[in-house]
This record gives sequence, C-alpha cells and structure tokens, in this order.
Amino acid sequence: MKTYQTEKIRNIVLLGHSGSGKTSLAEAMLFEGGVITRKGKTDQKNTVSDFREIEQENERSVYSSLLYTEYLDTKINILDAPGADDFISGVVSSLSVADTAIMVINSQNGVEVGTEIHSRFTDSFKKPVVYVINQCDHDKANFEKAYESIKERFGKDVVLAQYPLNAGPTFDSIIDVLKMKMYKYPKGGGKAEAVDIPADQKEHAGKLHNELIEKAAENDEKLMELFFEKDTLDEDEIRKGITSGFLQGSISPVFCVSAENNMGVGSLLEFIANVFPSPADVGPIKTKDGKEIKYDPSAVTSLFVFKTEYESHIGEINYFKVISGEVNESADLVNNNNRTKERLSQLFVVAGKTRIKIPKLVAGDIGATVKLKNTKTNHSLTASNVSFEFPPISFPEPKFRTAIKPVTEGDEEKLGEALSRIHEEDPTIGIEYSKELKQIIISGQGEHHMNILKWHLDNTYKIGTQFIAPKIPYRETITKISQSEYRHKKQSGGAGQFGEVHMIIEPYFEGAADPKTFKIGGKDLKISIRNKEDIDLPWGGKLIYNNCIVGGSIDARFMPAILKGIMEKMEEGPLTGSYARDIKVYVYDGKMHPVDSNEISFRLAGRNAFKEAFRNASPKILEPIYELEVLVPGERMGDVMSDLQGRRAIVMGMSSEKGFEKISAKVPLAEMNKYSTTLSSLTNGRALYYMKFLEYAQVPPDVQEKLLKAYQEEEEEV
Ligand SMILES: Nc1nc2c(ncn2[C@@H]2O[C@H](COP(=O)(O)OP(=O)(O)OP(=O)(O)O)[C@@H](O)[C@H]2O)c(=O)[nH]1
Ligand SMILES: [Mg+2]
Repeated sequence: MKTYQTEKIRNIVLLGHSGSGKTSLAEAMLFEGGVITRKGKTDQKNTVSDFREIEQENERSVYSSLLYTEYLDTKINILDAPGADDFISGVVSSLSVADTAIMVINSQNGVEVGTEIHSRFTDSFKKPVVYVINQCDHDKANFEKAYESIKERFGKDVVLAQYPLNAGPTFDSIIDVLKMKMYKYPKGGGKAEAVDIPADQKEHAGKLHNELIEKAAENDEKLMELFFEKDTLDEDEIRKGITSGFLQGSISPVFCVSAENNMGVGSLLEFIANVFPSPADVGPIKTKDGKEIKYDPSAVTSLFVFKTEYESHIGEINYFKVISGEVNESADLVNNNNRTKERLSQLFVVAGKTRIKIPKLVAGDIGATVKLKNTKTNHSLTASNVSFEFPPISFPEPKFRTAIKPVTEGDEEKLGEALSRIHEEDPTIGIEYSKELKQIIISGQGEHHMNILKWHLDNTYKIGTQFIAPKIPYRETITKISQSEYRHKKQSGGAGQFGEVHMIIEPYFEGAADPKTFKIGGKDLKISIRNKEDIDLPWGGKLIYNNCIVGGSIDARFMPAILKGIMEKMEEGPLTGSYARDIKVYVYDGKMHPVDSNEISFRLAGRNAFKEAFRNASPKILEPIYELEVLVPGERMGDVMSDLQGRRAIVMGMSSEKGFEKISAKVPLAEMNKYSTTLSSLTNGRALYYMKFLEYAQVPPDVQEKLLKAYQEEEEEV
C-alpha cells in the first residue's frame, strides 16, 4: 500500500447499540473499497472485524477492531467498536483517536440505550457525529420513526442528507438531497445508477435540500453571504459548509444504508472522503503540560498508543495514531512515560487480523507495531530531541466487583500474570490483590464482562478459576473518649521486659481543636502536647499521635515503639479485624524500669493499651458508601426506586435528563453486589448507572451486630 498524506486520511469510529450493524457496515466498507472480495457476515463468523474466537462464539463484537478501506484516493481508518455496554473500553479508546463518529441506528428501533450511552462519550470527547440509519432493507424497517427518534433526542443539529424511497424488503433506492439525485441499486447492492428524482418526490426532496443548505451555510460566514446572494449553494459549497459544521460540532447529517445488501455504503464512503475532516483540519492535541501539537507531517515525530492487544505467537501488538511528523520503519523513538528507548522495527496497516507491512505512516494516520519492549496503552513515543506526553485516555470506573481464586492451589502467580495482561488489553477491568480482604478483587462493567474475562482464563490462559463473593473493606473507628493504662511485664528467665503506657483516645474530626483537659474517672486530667504526629493512613483517614509525657515518665526514645504497637492494632481493628481510622491518641504517662524497659516492651504495652481503650470507646464499624447515579426510562422508575430502598440507599435527588429520569443516591457498597444484573432485568437493559466511592459511614446497629457475630464465628473456626 502507498503512504497516504495527512489530507487524504479519515479516521472514523463506528458506534451504536449492539446489533445495529456496525460490524456489517465495516465489512461492506471494506468490500466497496476493494480491501476484501467477499463480504462476510457476523452470524457466519467470518467478518474481518469480529475475528477473535470469543467474538465468533458470541456473534458480536467484544473488542474494538482497527480496519481500513481505500476510497476516492483516500485512506479511511475504521474503528469498529462493540455496542454492548460491558465492552465500553473499545468505544473509549477508539473515540480517543477517531476524528468523526458514525452512530449506527437500527431502522427497526431508532435510538436505543446503546445509542444513548455512546452519545454521552461523543459529547465528552467533543467529536462530530453522523447518523447512519441501517437495515433499511429489513421487513420491520421504519425509517421515518427512526429519524424522528434521532431528531427528538439529539435535536437541532440533525439534518437529513438522504432518505430511502422504499424502506423494507424491496428497498433499492436512496434519494440524496445533497446531490439531488436518486440512487438505484441493483439486486445484491454495489454500484448504483444515478437517476432523476421521481416527480412525486421532487417537492419533498427540494424542501430537504434547502434545509441542508441552510444548515450548511450557518457554519461559515462567507457561505452565508453567498447563500443570501444566490439563494442557493452548489454541491461543493454545501460540502464545505458541512465540513465547517463538523469542526464546530454544529451539524449531524443523517444517512440511510443497508449494510447487509451493500446499498448506500458507496455513497456514504464518498461523503466520508469528500466531506469528513482530515486530521489536518482538526485542532491541535494538547500535551500534558499544555503544549499544542498539530497533525503536521513536517514536525518532529510523535505518536500515541491507544490500544494494546496480545496475540499468541506474536505477543504484544500496539495500536497507535501518529500525531506529528512521520514514523518510518526502524524508527528509534523514546517512550516518554518511562524514558526507555523503543525501535519500531515494523509498521503495519491493519484490517482486523490482517497486517500489511508499510514503510512509513504520516501525521494523522493510524497503524500498529509489534515487539516493543516497554510500551502499552496510553504511552507517548517521540523523537529523542523532544519529550512530551499526551494525556492518557480516561476510562470509565468499574461498577461490578467480584473476587476470584484459582481452582488449583499454586496457580496464584499464573493467574496474577494473566490478569495483569487482561487489564492491559482492557483498562476498564480493575485488578486488586487486597491484603486487607485476603482476596483477589476484580472489577469491570458488568457480569457479562466478568464472564468474558473468565472465558479468557479458561481458554486462552488455561487457568481454572472460581468467582467468589467479594468481601467489603470495612473500617473501624471510635465514637467517644476513653482512657487506658497497660503494664507489660515479663520476668521469667533471661532479661526481663517492662513497659507501662497510659493513654487517652478520642474520635478525630477534621479541624477539631485539641482539648487541654480530659475528665477521667470524675477527675480533670491536664495534658500538654509536646509533639504531634499527623499520620495519613494508607487505607484512608487519620491517626494523630500526641506525645504528652511530662517529667520523663517514658523516655522519648520509646515513643516510636508505642506508635508501632498502636499501628499494629490499627491495621487489625479490635472489632472485626478491619483497618481502624480517624483516631487521636494522647500518651500522657507511664513507667519505665531502669534495666528491663526496651522497645518490645513498649510496643506491646502501646498495642494493648490501645486495644483496651478502643474497646471502651464505643467502637463502630464503618462501611464504604458510593455515590450512585441511575438513568431510568420513566415507566420503570417505580421498580428501580423500590429496589434501591431495599439496598439501604438514600435518595439525594431526582431529575429528568435527555429522555431519562435520573436518580442520585448514596448507597453502601455491601448492598450493591450484582446491581448491574438486577437493574438490567428490571429495565430490560434500558437503564444506565455510574458509581463512585464517596465516603465511609457508620453501619446501622443491626448490621454491626451481624458483622460482629460473623467475625467471631470466623475467628472461632480458625
Ligand atoms: N436485514 C439486515 N440485517 C442486518 C443489516 N446489518 C446488520 N444486520 C444483521 O444484524 C445483526 C447484527 O449485526 P452486526 O453488524 O454484528 O451488529 P453490531 O452493531 O456490530 O453489533 P455489536 O458488535 O454487538 O455491537 C447481524 O445478524 C447482521 O446480519 C442490514 O443492513 N440489514
Ligand atoms: Mg460488531
């Protein structure tokens, strides 16, 4: 293949609800461009894009695929994203490098929940969107209804560029209101014959033509003047107006196709080549430190890796977009994220699993390379005379968690390696080896997502695993002041041990002043703080350690040992063995022995004094609370609300947003096990939700009771 120049490159991402026909459209685009000579089908497991075993087994896309086609001397890089919500990772990484999004709409259903989800991402990435109503050949096709749903949901910038004359099983003609022609397709699709618009459609087509002109003119002052002058615009002027509209995000044309029968695909490709912005048209990319890098082939070389995938026999394949300059085969670049040198010994243009070697890729193009040593998703590589980094893609937070363990003991290390690879390929999967919970916690977008992960462990990595209920990272704290004195003394044989510690503990609140006196046993106890250590605990919250020793009752050199003892108990709280937090400790008195006092003695005295004080300070268990946002179709609101009430949720607000009712709530993590599965079944998969850690809060008394009991039973078993 030849090297395409920046102006001759288009980068598109295919988005839309699962089953709308993205993979089929990609297949037709490759066929029309002559990249393939036979068109595959998803359900026959032979498309270029769904080449992975798991995709063929499921008959749907799971990961995004990079493909390309060539049309009108233009190279079109196509990223075919998966539609199912669980596989959002492929949508996000693809959008980070695409310059325009094509939202595929199923003509039977119009806007669906997948359309909604993906449009949230096109909004946040600020990418222009074109709507393609697919399956116009389907016997349940309803173009008008689908178009109305787009118009209703996405509003004023939506404008028709085409419409089908006879959507349904006899579909063969498209009226193009840009060119004011009708395209009549032969049976089996392919190259259309351009004919005059039939007389009975002329008026309707003419009206739509004017609407398109007005919308196109809106985006360019000069075009607007021209339009007022001649009361119309020619084809090229309309195209120019639409390109400007794309760049300003103020126009979204609508097309119609049948991907399956290959009708309308050629004219869509023509529009992509002629009207979609090239990387040269789009604004610069900002580096992490705010420097602007244009898609300029004559500038210094830089590229951004947006996806890493493993393939057996080959290893890691890194997919990248050239941001500036040119990348040549054998280029020596520097990975600026870890300052290591990388040689790009081979460059590829990619169509699914087919990789074609190419000597050079220029700014704006997308390709792949293999055998890099230390490079992964989100890394930036540049020529060695510069050292900037592009901001990483921010992937959505996981919202489904489970614990996993190998079936065979001893497979832990193998499992660890496999999981970290899986995370590299799909950054929306989180992996945490929790020392606290003594579990491997994996998290992702939903139950289906986790099942796909398990499939990989079974089939790709051949590691038998088992999902188990994930434990909750509880915390412990105290709710009132308490005092304790503890003497550690050991005198049997050899050197003795002696240490005595008196302490007061009280709950920590941000900004609260330190008291000067405490009432202990009916008496006022004066204290003065001689040294304060303000410790941010690694598991969240604070420990404030105050040395209030007067008159040298404990040597300053023993104070760190006492703290060590306290920390041991903070790490394994007295109630349930969970981490403790938000406590102030005042060590105000004690005793030493001239010979027997040493560090161990004071560590043990500190630890036990703290344990005793903790027990008497009305200790409480804290649980993680998450902020939850649920978007529900109005008619399912009642069911979703009553389910939330059963989960101890506190509803903070309700509002309407873009066709959904939005519920904001605070909810304990402990009650959210498998929420995505429940929500999906309550709403037929039509709801969305997001959750984020918010804070720790005290559990209600009945829950505390249950947790204490469960911990005691667990301890007795050991
Ligand atoms: N009749 C008809 N069926 C179509 C058309 N396009 C796709 N299909 C069918 O719709 C089903 C789903 O198509 P895909 O292309 O796999 O859909 P997708 O959008 O890639 O789905 P995900 O990968 O799950 O996001 C397949 O059975 C296709 O054969 C079309 O134009 N007409
Ligand atoms: Mg697909």
